[in-house]
Amino acid sequence: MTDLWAVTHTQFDPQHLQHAETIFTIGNGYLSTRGAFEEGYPGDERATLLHGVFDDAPMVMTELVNAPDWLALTIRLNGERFSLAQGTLEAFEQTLDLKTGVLTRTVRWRSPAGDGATLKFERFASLANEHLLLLRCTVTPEFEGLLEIHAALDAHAYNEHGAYRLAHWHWLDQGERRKAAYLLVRTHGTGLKLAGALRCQINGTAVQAQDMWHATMVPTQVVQLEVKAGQPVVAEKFVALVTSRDVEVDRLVDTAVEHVTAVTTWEAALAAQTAAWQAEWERCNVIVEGDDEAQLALRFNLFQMLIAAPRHDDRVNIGAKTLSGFGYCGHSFWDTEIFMLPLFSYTSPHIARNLLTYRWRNLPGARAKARANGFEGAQFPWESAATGEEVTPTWVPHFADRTQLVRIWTGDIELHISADIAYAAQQYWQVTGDDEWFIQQGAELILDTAKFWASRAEWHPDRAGVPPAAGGVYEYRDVIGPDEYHEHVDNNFYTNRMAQWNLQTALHTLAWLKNQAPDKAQQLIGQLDLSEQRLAHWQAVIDKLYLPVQPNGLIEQFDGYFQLREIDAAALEPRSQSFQQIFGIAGANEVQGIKQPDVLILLHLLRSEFSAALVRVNYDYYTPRTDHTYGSSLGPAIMAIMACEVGLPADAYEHFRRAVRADLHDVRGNADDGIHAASAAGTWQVMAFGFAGLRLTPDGWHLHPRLPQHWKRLSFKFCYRGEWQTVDLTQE
Ligand code: IFM
Repeated sequence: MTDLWAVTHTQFDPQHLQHAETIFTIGNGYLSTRGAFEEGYPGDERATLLHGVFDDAPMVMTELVNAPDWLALTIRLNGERFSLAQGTLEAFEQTLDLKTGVLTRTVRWRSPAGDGATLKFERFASLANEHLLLLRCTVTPEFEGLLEIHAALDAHAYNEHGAYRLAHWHWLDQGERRKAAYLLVRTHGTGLKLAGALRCQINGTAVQAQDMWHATMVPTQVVQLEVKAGQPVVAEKFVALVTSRDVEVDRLVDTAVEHVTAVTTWEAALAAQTAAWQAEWERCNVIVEGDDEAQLALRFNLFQMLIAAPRHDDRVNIGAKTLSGFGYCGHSFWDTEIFMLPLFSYTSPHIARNLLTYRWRNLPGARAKARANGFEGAQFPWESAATGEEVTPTWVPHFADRTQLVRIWTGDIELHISADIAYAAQQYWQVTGDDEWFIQQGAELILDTAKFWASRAEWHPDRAGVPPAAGGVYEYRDVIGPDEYHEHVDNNFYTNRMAQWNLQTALHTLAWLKNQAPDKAQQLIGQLDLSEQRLAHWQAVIDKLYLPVQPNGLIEQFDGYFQLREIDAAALEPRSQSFQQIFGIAGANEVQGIKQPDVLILLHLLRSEFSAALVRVNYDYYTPRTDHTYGSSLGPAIMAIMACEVGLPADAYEHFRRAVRADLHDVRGNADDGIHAASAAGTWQVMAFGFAGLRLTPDGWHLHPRLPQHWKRLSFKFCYRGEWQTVDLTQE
């Protein structure tokens, strides 16, 4: 019977090494480590990424830094180095236990000289103490002779950039304290310091010789043992990582050493880990009966989100690829607010609050961006990292010809993220009822983004409004909407409507604040200069924003979209490339094929404001024009929800499957770069808002279930205004 809590590979496939590394990522919300092998393998992308530890990098501006490699474990059997790149692999199994976050690999291997052994590796990133990383290797030799183990903390860690690799660490110090080896390094550009401490212990047989090697950048504990056939040797490696983001610089090394020496036994640390994970799953588990593949894949996606989610830090966000790979350099996008936040707001409000507070803390960066562009208020960066400044690269190598550079416009004109952040803040408040946070931070986010939208709106006196009938309209010109195949468009409907929502919500927020927290209202009125005149202007933008809807309810994605050339997506099948790869960057701009369902995402977000008939018309129009498999990975989860809304369960299931398998099955062929976080978190939204039909109303919440036909049960919990609710649905 399949274990529905475990992702297992029973074969080693060197062709898909990096994909496996991504999906076998472990973590604890502070850091993550890819599933690379302890002993290394040619071409591996071993990486440990810590939230907030960014360093400067050419072109991409800033990137999460690959931390010193804590996995490094060299094993020699009678002088021969254990490696799957040589010798004979007689058995292999790698399993990620989603219930406890422990990654296990068992290998039966024979050296070129014929010495065999079974090696079992177990590792976890402690959820009970986020600085701690634990690794255990049990070697059961089939020979008699010498076993050597080198356990290192290797600061020769690089960031992979395809054509080149970047080293970020500058050596400061290393040595030994309280029987632990330590290392102190700092990033070249940002000057962040990191201390690592390492301690090893051997059980099972008498140690012949033990030594510490002090190779610069690579403190290493070395152990030699005389082993007998059939007698297992257990090597345990405990590592602690602490950075200058966590403690005072002069306490760094001591703190790392304290963490690592505080570990009593592997078993005790594992017990704490199991208890910590039990609490996570208590809140976040989703039960699906009647579809084992979906059940396991869902848990995998939730696991990946939970290991990426900061529990104790509100100065960081989750990158589009979590902490599981180098893709997008750890930068955060609207993926967080629109795709991930619902999962956390409903199941883990403390995490949602941290993520939103990160945006609030970064208001100065957003204000600076607005000012630099000649606007007022807060214009959030399209890509965000440590400081809240815009970190979208301006130029990147062309996907087809890396000698050519392509101008990236999203950092300049993909504006909708400011409204998306305001939307997430308001949603969090609606779900949790966290008035205190809303008064202190949420309201400011909504008001200052509204201020931006009002200043960015352009008055077009000659255009007939729809409505109002005549007399000019406000517009947003030269933008990029969620569908990034079309750049420099005017009046992207998603952007316009979300801007209008932001402005409307700001006025409601201010009215609410004046009532509930008059002092805060006065403070914000003064601080943000919310004069009567300004508020009247907001109202005018709301009333006269250009938002055309055709008589049958069809929405044009942006001005002129309907005039673009039609494509016959079916005729392009079978394909393994996106519309943009097929038509080219300029060509994709000129056809109706879209990267993700721009209009439908809006209808999902503001569902109660649109009729079922309008949703249907737009679903029918945009579905065949969307690049579901090779466009954006953000699309399928929303498509699944909208297919539920229009009563197409088979389509909903197909879209859901595309989302839930995105990384496990490497649907897009780019999972090497890391987990597609928006898709992973989006699968929770499909459960909640799609199949269960969960909606909030002013007087509470209600369900409108529409389970896939073959599902027997769907059950999950969520926290509504401080009280846990259970949803338990069957076909009946
Ligand atoms: O934010 C997304 C965007 O919508 C599509 N391109 C990838 C980004 C990061 O996931």
